[in-house]
Amino acid sequence: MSNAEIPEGLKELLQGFTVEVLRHRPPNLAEFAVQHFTRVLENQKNEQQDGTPSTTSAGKEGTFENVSDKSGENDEEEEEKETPRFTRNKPRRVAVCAEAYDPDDDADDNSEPQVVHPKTDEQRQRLQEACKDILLFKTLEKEQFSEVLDAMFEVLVKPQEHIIDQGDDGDNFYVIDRGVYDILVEKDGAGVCVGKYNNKGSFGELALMYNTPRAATIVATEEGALWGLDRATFHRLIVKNNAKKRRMYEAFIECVPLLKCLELSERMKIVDVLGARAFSDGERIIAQGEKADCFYIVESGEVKIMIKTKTKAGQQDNMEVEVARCSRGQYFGELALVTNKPRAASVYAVGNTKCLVIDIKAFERLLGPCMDIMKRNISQYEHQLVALFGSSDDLKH
Ligand code: 1OR
Ligand code: 1OR
Repeated sequence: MSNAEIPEGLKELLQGFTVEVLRHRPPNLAEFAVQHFTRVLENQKNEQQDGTPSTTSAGKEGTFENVSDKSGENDEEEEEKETPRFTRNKPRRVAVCAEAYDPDDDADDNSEPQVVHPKTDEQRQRLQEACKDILLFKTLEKEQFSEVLDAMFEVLVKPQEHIIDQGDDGDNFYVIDRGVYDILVEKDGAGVCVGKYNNKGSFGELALMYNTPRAATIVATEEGALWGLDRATFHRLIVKNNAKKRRMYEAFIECVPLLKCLELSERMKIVDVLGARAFSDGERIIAQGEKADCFYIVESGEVKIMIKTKTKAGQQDNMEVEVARCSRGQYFGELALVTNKPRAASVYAVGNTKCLVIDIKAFERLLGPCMDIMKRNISQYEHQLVALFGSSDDLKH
């Protein structure tokens, strides 16, 4: 049942204002309110003018209708209307010349208006679920992370839709809510599929981080949904945070033996995309048999590698034996990514442990030059496995 007394959008308007007040704790509430609602009004006018909540890549071929939010009631039809819609009625976005990349230039940091796209509870829940494993967000402070979530907007996509075209300027960064997306890279004038995103992950960070043209084309293979983050907010929060990350991890990354084979600039690109995760004593970091989507470097503490033993008949029993340990500077979780097989062992934290995490796509893109070293080490696992269990079936590729 809808409540006729509460005007449409009032709840979201007041919620947005309350969040801002709590975040900034302004000394003069009335003055802050004037500024806040002026900004909201300007955003609304901009949206009405160009039909999009921000310049979206998808907006190259279409526009967003941010259908005004209805308050309260969970009528399914209303819920539908609340979703910013994607419609195809706008000409292709003309590429704008991108500004120079300078993470330390934060002169206009505070003058940039904070982007807030109101969301229903259901949208917010899906957004949080989609973003919980996004490594680029893992090193953000809580407050910055919540600003990112506020600024994200939903993009509904149709089969065969080009979300990003190689060579274009970057406008948005995308987190996948659902759907399958092909990654195409141009070779000899034709688009070659070099990988896929399957219902999770994110893309579109490179052009925004390095001020370069889009490095690949991303095409939806089925109906799906994405969460977009506009370029300005990405710069203000993620790129600035990367400058901090570089300061924090530069010295450590320099001492990781595996990464010695990379150029300094390549090592810094790893720092830009890595996430950091802390584990407590005994916590399982990797489970044997699971599908792999990332790679780890121990920053502090220690991990133990455990393998399930087999019975004489070759059946796996549930006993685990420790086969190795890794400490600061050492890596694990590469095997499944290199062999494209399930995780060959389980990995547990020994004491409080911190790891740097690199996702599978960044691993494939950035760690190619280290592949020989990893493969050499993998062949050692095989020898050890044969020595222990008399077979290297689990590791064969
Ligand atoms: P972007 O802003 O350049 C295209 O827009 C996005 O595709 C890019 O950011 C990445 O997020 C994503 N090489 C380059 N970009 C890739 C790749 C990739 N995979 C995903 N993206 N390679 C494939 C690695 C699995 C290397 C291809 C040679
Ligand atoms: P992964 O992606 O398969 C588990 O996830 C990780 O444990 C694996 O990558 C390796 O990084 C790491 N056999 C299998 N995996 C090992 C081993 C190992 N050591 C470390 N890992 N062996 C130990 C060799 C010293 C052989 C087992 C007998």
